[in-house]
Amino acid sequence: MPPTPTNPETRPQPPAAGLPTRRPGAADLARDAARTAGHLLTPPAPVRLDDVVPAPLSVVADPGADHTLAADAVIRVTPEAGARDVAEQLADLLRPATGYPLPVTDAAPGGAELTLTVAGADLGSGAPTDSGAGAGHGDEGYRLEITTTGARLTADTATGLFHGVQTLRQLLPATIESRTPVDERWVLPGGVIVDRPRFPYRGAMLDVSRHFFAVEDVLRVVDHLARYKLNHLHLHLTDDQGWRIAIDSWPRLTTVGGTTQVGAGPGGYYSKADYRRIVRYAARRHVTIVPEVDLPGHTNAALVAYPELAPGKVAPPPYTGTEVGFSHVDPDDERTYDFVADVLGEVAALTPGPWLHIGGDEAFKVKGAAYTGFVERTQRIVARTGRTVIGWHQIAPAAHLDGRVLQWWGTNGDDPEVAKAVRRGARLILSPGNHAYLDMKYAPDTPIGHDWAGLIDVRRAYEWDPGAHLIGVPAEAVLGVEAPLWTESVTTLAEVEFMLLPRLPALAELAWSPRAIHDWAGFRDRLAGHGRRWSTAGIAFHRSPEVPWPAERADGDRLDREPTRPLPSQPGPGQSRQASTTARLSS
Ligand code: TNX
Repeated sequence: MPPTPTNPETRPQPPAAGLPTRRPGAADLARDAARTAGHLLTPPAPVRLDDVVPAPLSVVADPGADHTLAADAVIRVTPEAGARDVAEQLADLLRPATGYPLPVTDAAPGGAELTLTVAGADLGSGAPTDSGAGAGHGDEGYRLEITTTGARLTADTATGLFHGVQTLRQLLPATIESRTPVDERWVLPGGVIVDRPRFPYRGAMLDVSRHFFAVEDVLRVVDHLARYKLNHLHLHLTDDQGWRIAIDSWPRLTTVGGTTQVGAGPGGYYSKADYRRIVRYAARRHVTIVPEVDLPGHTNAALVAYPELAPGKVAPPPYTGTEVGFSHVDPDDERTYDFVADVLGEVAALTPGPWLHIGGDEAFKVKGAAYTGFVERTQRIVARTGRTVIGWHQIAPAAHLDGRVLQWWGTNGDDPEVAKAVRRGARLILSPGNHAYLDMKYAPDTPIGHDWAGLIDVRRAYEWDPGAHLIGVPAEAVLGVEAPLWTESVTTLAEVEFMLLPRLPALAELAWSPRAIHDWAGFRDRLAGHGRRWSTAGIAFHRSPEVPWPAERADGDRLDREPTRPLPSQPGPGQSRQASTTARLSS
């Protein structure tokens, strides 16, 4: 969650020269305590202009131009509503730790300031944009100039400003993540950054079916994406173990199908108001929600609720294990297509973004023409909602439909069926199982996660090129990169964070930064400084041994300390995808 906005008038004001000192209030005492605690920390190295993750397109440092944020700084912004909102979010990010009032204004320029301007940023300079379906995404780009008198952020759009704010935030000392005032010199390193993304689609996926996650948890994941300039959150809303989105025309999907999850837990679901809240929260952070309704397989929860959808019309028992591929809706019954149209229609109506994901994976029992026929009909149903269809790459053999996108999750970059679909016009989102699957363990002793696609340490997450990963697929066909987190063995927000961090920033850099900048050693060093940011913000992460994290806190607190909790009771082992959950996060 972002820091709660505070009323600038109740903030401690810097003492004005010549005025009598007043008795310390609660805020002053909190500040003193923070100062004392601050002294226990090992002094961190100053942030450099080129420490940013994902690496910007171009960075020109000017060490003589460092700017120290003044207590009376203002945030000046152009009057567009979108820009104003980004400026307010910047103020909300900076006020808690600085204790400065940081008023947001569109009045004429004055003294020391942070200026946010939407209009004609000069984003044409810097390294060339090298690839991507729709390369050169100037509309998400920004220019940040830091001089002794202030920071000036310019962009063509509010989205560009928002990304620039994430950069600005990373350029301040890590203590900026504190939710209480910290005694710190808020220095911004001088120079100019010009930046824009390599790929337009940069995302992560959260499986809220295998284990249900509350709205607040999802909002927090949105925050993590936004920090690293990821702009899509794919929600895997339905699967065998639970149906998580309210559908008015088929109410038992949630009242019956939403009551289970992996293990013995109660499950849960999002009401339409809950889902709209997620969409709104994400939109404010320039993140698009991509809803997935997995069809025709992965549908046991729906079949429990509505046996009429099942082949043979017999309700299966609820499923709380972790195997895949056994369930499917009946592709030969017209009622199934009423169901698909009703569900996708309601989900589309709730979702302002352009995408609808129809799953399509592991429908092992719907073969050949029955499968492609089902997918083709479902693609057309999506088109009628005005949305663009995405499916897991298993839908490749189905006929092409304009604009369709395949999400590739293979582990071998030679996939002729997918290359053929691309030749027919499909675009690709890359989620290679052995690089981008954040449910894979980091190492053999990682307490949660799978290993069917191998172990994925930070280096493995980082060392591949989305522009040249699949044989016969040109970079121009690649829409972007997505990092899925399946949650068979992931049960709490802290566990979600432990699996996301520090790998999510590695994938974010692949999706954002030009290939020419790709450099493991440099990335590892830049990433190291983020551990302190996460721990200050109370975010869990895995202390990957490959990353040179700065020294631990003087009081011996581990940066990644996690609550230990008992194992969820899991049914017997499934096939190769069973999580081997032997110990929880107690490192
Ligand atoms: C494969 S990837 C699945 C999911 C599992 C995941 C576990 C994909 C489209 N399907 O059903 O949760 O493996 O890693």
